[in-house]
Amino acid sequence: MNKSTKTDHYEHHDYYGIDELLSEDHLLARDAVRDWVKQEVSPIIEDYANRAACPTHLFKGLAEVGAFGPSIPAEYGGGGMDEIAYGIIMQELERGDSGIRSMASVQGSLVMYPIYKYGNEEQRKKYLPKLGSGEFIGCFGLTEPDHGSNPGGMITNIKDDGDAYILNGAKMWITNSPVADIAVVWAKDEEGKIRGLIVEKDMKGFSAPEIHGKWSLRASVTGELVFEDVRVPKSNLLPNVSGLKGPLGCLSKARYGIAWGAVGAALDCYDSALRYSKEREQFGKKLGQFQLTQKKLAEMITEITKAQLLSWRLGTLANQGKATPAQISMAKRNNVDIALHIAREARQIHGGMGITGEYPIMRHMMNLESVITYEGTHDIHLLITGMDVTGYNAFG
Ligand code: TGC
Ligand code: FAD
Repeated sequence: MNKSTKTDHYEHHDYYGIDELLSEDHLLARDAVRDWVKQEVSPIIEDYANRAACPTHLFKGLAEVGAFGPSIPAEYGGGGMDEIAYGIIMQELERGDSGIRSMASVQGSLVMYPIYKYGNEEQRKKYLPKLGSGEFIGCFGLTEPDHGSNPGGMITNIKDDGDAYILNGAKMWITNSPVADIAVVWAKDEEGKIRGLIVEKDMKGFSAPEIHGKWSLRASVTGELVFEDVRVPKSNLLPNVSGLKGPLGCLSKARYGIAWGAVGAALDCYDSALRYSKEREQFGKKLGQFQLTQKKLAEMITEITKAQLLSWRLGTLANQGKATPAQISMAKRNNVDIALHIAREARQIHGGMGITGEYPIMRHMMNLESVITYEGTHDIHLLITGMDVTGYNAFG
């Protein structure tokens, strides 16, 4: 399979006229990213996913279409747009592949955002333009081998050593870590407070081995972060935040983008299933003429439309600075869940062909198995909603 043989036939689906709620800038940003995905991602993604290889050459193109930190001010390397523009860009990227959206989510929301929000001016100037242009690749280290859903239990730590901190510990499941130039790492200080540090790839004692054997997000590279007495200059500490709210604040940004992104994967599955149902015949009829196929398609577009409205409303709240972490959790959980369900239904409509790389369905379905787990699992987000409505914490 090469670039010239894989054509992307995707057509836009907007059942409730949500485009009318978008500004011209939103539509321009969306169309630019959609065109880029059609030209640069769709022709190659199946091949990269098959080979479990990350198309790292796309980092530059992602930067050029404004996918890194769309809502971070332009003078700090971002796009200077609003939260809806950010969301809609993530939707178009994930329409292509969740792994491509992951590359952008991590770079923009989990690396640029904490440096912008919690860093000092010197750190912002040093790192953000290079991250925004794709010259530097970043990763975000929160999860540890024994602390996933409960990051507050982390054991990675820093100890004061004059003009530096000595960093020890390990992080697990880190998107982009093997190819990253810098890592934003969360570690406990000697008082047990969680602090953020910028760790550079050449620092002695730091390594980032790749995790192999994933059946999901195969076109995204994932690895560990291992710190063995790494001397990190004190000037690399993010000075303006301490405590778990630092990393969780970044997660709120990224989860918001995933809520939009997952709708993109759902749209691609629906689009493919709808087209297939009008082409494929059995028993002398198009598949789309059978009631059971129509039930699947009607339910898909209903759930997509609900998810689009949830994302749009969340975006307007985010633009006003009013989107709460619990509202973001609800949208992330719902939209990823419906996307996964839609992928499974779309796979059925494609019959045997649905399991092949000829169609994007299995790739989306397998990707979404990670998306439903990372950035807070499906059940963790349910517990966040449960705690928000009852006031009782059911985590511990
Ligand atoms: P808790 O006591 O509830 O909160 C500690 C402090 O944080 C504040 N806070 C938040 N702030 C901003 N955004 C949020 N979403 C926040 N959630 C909580 C909170 O107000 C409090 O502040 P303060 O001032 O009182 O200190 O913390 P907890 O230890 O009880 O944990 C709660 C829990 C379970 C919800 C949290 O730990 C959690 O969300 N766990 C899930 C872990 C997770 O999502 N990990 C993601 C790792 S990164 C990743 O997956 C990247 S994938 C990227 C890609 O490829 O796209
Ligand atoms: P666990 O926390 O062990 O959970 C296992 C199961 O137990 C889940 O079903 C969970 O819902 C359930 N569970 C846990 N606690 C409770 C509870 N209190 N009540 C009820 N059920 C519970 N992390 C990063 O820091 N940076 C990254 O860039 C990153 N990228 C990732 C990329 C991929 C491809 C993947 C798969 C993960 C990535 N992660 C990253 C890690 C991800 O955030 C974690 O996998 C996720 O938070 C869950 O942690 P865990 O895998 O340790 O599962």
